[in-house]
Amino acid sequence: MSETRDTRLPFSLEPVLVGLLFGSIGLFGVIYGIGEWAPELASRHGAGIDTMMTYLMVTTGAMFLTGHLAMALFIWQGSRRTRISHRLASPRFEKRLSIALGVLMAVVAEGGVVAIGLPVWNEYFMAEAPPDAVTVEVVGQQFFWSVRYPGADGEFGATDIQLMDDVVNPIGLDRSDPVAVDDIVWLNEIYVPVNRPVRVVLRSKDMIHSFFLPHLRVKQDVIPGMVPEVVFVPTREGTFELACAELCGLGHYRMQGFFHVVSDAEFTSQLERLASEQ
Ligand SMILES: [Cu+2]
Repeated sequence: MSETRDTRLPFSLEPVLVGLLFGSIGLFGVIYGIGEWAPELASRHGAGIDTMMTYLMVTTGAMFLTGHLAMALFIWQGSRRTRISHRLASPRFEKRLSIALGVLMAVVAEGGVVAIGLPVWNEYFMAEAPPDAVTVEVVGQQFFWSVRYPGADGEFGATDIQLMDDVVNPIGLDRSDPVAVDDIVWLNEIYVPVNRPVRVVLRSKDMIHSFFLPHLRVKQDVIPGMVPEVVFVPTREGTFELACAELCGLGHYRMQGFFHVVSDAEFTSQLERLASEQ
C-alpha cells in the first residue's frame, strides 16, 4: 500500500468562489441602485415614498441575505455529516423557531410599511386640494396628452364628444359655453408653479393610460369613464418627463410629455402666452 500525498486545500474552494460571486453582484447592485434606481426627487410627498422604498429594500434585503447565508451554512454542515438522521434541534423547538421568525419578519416588513407608508398615503391619496392649488386637467389618448387650464374663472367649460377632433379640438371643448371661453388647451406641456399644491384631474378618451412623473413620485392610472385626481406639491424647478406608464398601443413609447416646474412669475407669463395662442 503506497502512501499518496494529500494535495487538497485545507478548505473547500467552491463556497469561497460562490460567496465572492454573489457578494460582488450584491455590492454592485447596491452601488448602482443607490445612484440610479430613482431619479432625483422633486416633490414633497416623494420623500416619504423614497424612505419607504429604502426601508423595504434594506429590511427585505437583509432577510434575503440572512436566509441564504443560513441555507448555505446548513448545506455546508450537511455535506460534512455522515448520518442523515441528525437533527439540529428538537421538532418542537424547530416549530416554535419557524413561527417566531415568520411573525418577526412580517412585523418588521409590514409594520414598517404601515408606519412609514400611512402618512404618505394620507398626504398623497387622501389629500383634499387646498384652495390655492393650481388645477390642471390632463386627458390621455393614443398617443398624446391634452392639457387644459380653467382660465381666469377657475372653472372648466363644457366639452362635447361631437366636437372632438384630434387635430384642432382633441377634447371637444365647446367654445360657445361662456365658461369655456377662457379655457386654455395645449398638448404635452404642463406648467406649474414651484412649491404650490397642484391638482391634476385625469381623463382618458380611449383606453387605460397612466400618468407618470418619475421625479415627482406620481403615478396614476387614467381609466376611461373615471376621473381620478392627484394632488401633490412640486419642490424643485426644472423640466421633468411625463411618461405614459401603461402599455396602450404601438405608439405607447412616444406618449411623452413635459412637466415644467417654474417660478410664480414664469408660470403667469407662460399661461398668458398659451392663452394668446388659443
Ligand atoms: Cu398611453
